[in-house]
Parts: sequence; C-alpha cells; structure tokens
Amino acid sequence: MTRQLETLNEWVQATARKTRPDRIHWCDGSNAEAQALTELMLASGDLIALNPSTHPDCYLHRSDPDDVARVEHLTFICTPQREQVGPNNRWMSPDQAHTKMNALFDGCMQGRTLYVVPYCMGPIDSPLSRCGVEITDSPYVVANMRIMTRMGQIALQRIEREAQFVKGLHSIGELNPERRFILHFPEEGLIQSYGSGYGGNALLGKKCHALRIAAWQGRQQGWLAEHMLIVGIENPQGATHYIAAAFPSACGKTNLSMLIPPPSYCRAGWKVWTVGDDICWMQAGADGRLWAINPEAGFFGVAPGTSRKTNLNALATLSHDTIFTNVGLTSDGQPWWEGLDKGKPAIDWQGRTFDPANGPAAHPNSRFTVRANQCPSWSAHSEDPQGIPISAIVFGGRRANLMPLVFETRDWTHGVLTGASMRSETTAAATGQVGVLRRDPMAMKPFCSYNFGDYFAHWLSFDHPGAKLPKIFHVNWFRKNDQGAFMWPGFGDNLRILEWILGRCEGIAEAQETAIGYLPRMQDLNLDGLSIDRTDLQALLRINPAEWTEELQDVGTYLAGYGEHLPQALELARQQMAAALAAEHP
Ligand code: OXD
Ligand code: MN
Repeated sequence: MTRQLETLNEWVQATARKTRPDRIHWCDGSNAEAQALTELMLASGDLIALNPSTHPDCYLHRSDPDDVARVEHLTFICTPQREQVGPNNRWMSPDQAHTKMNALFDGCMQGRTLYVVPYCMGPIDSPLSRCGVEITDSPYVVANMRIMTRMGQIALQRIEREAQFVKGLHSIGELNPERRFILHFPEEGLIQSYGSGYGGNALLGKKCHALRIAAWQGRQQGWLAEHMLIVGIENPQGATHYIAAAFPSACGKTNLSMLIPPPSYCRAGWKVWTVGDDICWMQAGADGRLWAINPEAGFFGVAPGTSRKTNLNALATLSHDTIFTNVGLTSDGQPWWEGLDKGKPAIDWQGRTFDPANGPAAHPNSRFTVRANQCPSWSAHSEDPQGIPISAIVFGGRRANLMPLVFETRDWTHGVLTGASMRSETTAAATGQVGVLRRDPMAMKPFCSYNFGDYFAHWLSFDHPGAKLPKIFHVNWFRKNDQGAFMWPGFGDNLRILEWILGRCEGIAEAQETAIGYLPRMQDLNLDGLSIDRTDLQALLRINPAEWTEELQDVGTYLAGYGEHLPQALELARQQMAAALAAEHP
C-alpha cells in the first residue's frame, strides 16, 4: 500500500475505533454497488420507487421534517484565531470543536455501516480538480455523492497519486436539531458534520469542501472557489462564450444555466450550454484569462417552480435516474411539486394525504439529485481538463426594488465592490425566515470560510499587469412594480440580457454611462418577440438617485464592519460612486 493510502486507511481505522460501526464498506463507485445500495434503501424505507414507466430508476427520499435545509446557525469555522473567519462566520476554537465532536461521534455508528467515499471534485484529469474522502453512515449520502461527484475507484487512484485530500466525517447521528453541527477546520483540511442528512450539510463534497474549504485553499494558492453557475452561450456564428454568475441559493442559478432561448433566438441559431449550476472554481491561465471548472458532476436542484415553461431542460434531465427529496406524489407515483404544470398532488412530502391546510405538497426546499450529463444542454466542455475561459462574471440578487435589470461595472475594482455590496432576500434553502433582505457578498455569505475583508482583497489581487479579466456585471430578475408583480419575464428571456452582456465584452453593444455603471437603453437590447409593458421596461433600466445615495451609505456602513481587513480600494471606489451620483443628480 502506498503512503497516501496508508494515511487514508489509518484515518478510516481511527474513525471506526471512535464511531464503532458494525461494518466498513469502501465505495468503488460501480453500478453493482449502486444497485445494492438502492435495494438496501428500498428495503429500509429510505427510498421509495417512483412510477417506473414515467420515471424509470427514480426514487423519493423523505427526510426528517426537521432536517430539510442548510443550518447556517449551526455551521462553524474552526481556526486558531476568531479574527481569521471575520464577522461573516460563526467561529469555534479547534480545541473546543474537537472535544464537542469527539463526544458526539463516540459510538455513533453502532449498528450501522461506515462507508468510505473517495471523491474527486472536478474532471478526473484536470489539474484544477481536488479530491476528498467522506466517511459517512448514510447510504442516502453515498447515493447522492455518487451522482454529485466523480466517486469511487477513479478518485481513489487520483488520491494515491496526489499528496493531499480533504477529510470529511459525517454521521446522521440521531437527526436531532439540538445535536447538529457542521464544522470546518480549514487548516487541517477537515470537515465534521453531525446530526443532519440534508444535502448542503451532509454531502460534504459540495458546500463544505467545494466552497468553504476550497475558498480557504484558493486564497492560499491563488484561485477562486465561487457560488456560481457556468453557462456557455453559442451565437449564430458558432462562437461560444462562457459566463459565470453568482446568485444566492434558490435564486434561479439552475434555471439560468439551462436556459432555453426565446423562439426568435432559436430561429437565429443561438444555443445555450450548461457547464454547472452551483459552484465554479476559477484560476488565471497562462494567457491571463480566468479559466473555470465546475467541481460537481451533478445537480442538487430546487424542485418547486421547475416546469416546462421555466426549465424544460431540467424536467428532461430528471425524467430518469434521479433521487427526489421531500417532493409530493401524484396518485400514480410521479413526483410532484408546486409550480409543476402537470398532474395533481395526492401525497405530501411528509407522506400524508395531500391537504392544502397542511401547507404545500412539496417542501419549498425539496430537491432533485441528478447527473449533469443527463441534461440536454450539458456541455461536453465541462470535462475539459484545462477548464473553459470566462468572458463575463455576473452578480445578482433577489431584490424587489432599487437594482436595475442590468448594469456593467466600470472596472474590476468597481465589479468587486458591486459583488461585495450584493443584497438578496433569504430563501428556503437555509432554515430561518424567508424573504429577509440581507447582504450576501458574491452570494458567498453562507460559504466564505474566512474574513470577507480578506476575501475582497483576494478578489482584487487578480487585477495585475498581464491579466485579461472578465468584465463584471450585475443583474436583477426580481424587480417588482407597484402592484407587486415581477416586471421582467425572466427565464428564457434572460438571454436578451446575456446577449447584451457578451456584446459589451466584445465591444459591439451600446450603453449609457451613469454614476453606477453602464446601463443599456431600450434600443440597446434585442426585444424581438418580447411582450413586456414598456413602462415596466423603462423603470427596469432607470436608476433612482435618492435610493442609490441611501444604498451607497448603507454599503459604506456594512463594509466598515470589516475594519482593517477591508481593502481601502473598495472604500475609495464607493466614495467615487457616491461623488459621481451627487454630481449627476445634484
Ligand atoms: C444549494 C444551496 O443547495 O445553495 O446549492 O443551498
Ligand atoms: Mn448553492
């Protein structure tokens, strides 16, 4: 056995001594293994088979009703100094954390199987990819990790070749919210998660590794781990440009990444290619451009709202070989959720006969887990070892007012300030109140494992001589009019905005300069075939100086909270914007 595998084996044995499972199973990622796990979960009731003629090889998992979302209040970063994690994280000292977790993990796998899940985040041959090993006592987690990562023997072989892997220890424990902790020890390359089986808390390759640990490593090693989708837009001339876009959880990343062009665009020959829907790792290439990979191999998407109108590609993707979690059921065993424009719910997500008095049939954060390459718009370039070059970075939040439909930032620093100032309404992806407007820089509030001030400085450090950085934009699909209705149709029509964005990158689209950046005028957008109230569209492309003055003051107060960690350049850029606004609208 090589030294790498010995280290891994010793850790597995030590973990087994602590957690005392009945059995240890090393996952190889094979079909036979997946089949056996499915049978086991069908027998235990962990999975329910769905209608095999409409949804072959699809299953429903019902989680504990108290375990349906990420738990930000129970998620900690454990570093020697509190200062390292900043005011944007919950901190625990590594000593206290280890004492707490050792007590929780003590004997917790008795009567269970300990699964060893080697995985690779990113294309198996990419130098940008990173490996990890998750130890878990949940077969549901294994089945999901198999879809979401390159898992098993191939990952183990890479681990054997490489010097490092991230260690993740997970137990569902008693699924008791009082005994639930999601802990990260970035300096040890270690994750410990106890008491939850929910994706974001339990599939450790995803948020815990590919965002929190990776963000920390990226800062040390000069790359970025971001909460971004990656989408390729092919124009009628056959050229494809890639956009990376950060939106908070449950704000439409999956939909944007799988967008179906409006009919006039389809006729003209536009195509959209999906690379990723949630996470993007980026690093500068030898040519100065930013090159990106999607570290994931699957989608763990929000089901409610997914329909033929909003995301036909997603519906086609999850018509087979999909695990659904906490959705409702029709009388003939098909999955059902609010917004699905087909069928009726008979059973709700908790297994009860559907009764609207009990709330929605599907939990608002119900999910599908499915392999990315099942998506009709999946890009074969997702597997390119060198990644794909990014032409534009887009930030966006869920904001009922203030933010225009789209604007281009002046330069990288202004772009970083715009990302740092992002605000969005909270959603059901995390426990807590929904619809509360909060600052969510770069959509990384729940995932940036270190001081946001240092994170902004890390972003700024990419702007150096020789760098050919993408342009940075901000969009808002969620603006509402006085009647409370969304003003922009969104979904496929968002391509109109992406076309303008790429036109700006190529220097062929026009814009008007304002104090907050460059905005398209109506005539700068392709509105062919779009039905939208012109008053709404005008409002979407206008800025309100008084509201913006207030916003910039609030941004100043927010950023000042990072004290000495805040790069001066960001505060200067904010002051310049405020001065430009005052000059434009005295
Ligand atoms: C997710 C999330 O599951 O952001 O992607 O919560
Ligand atoms: Mn996400």
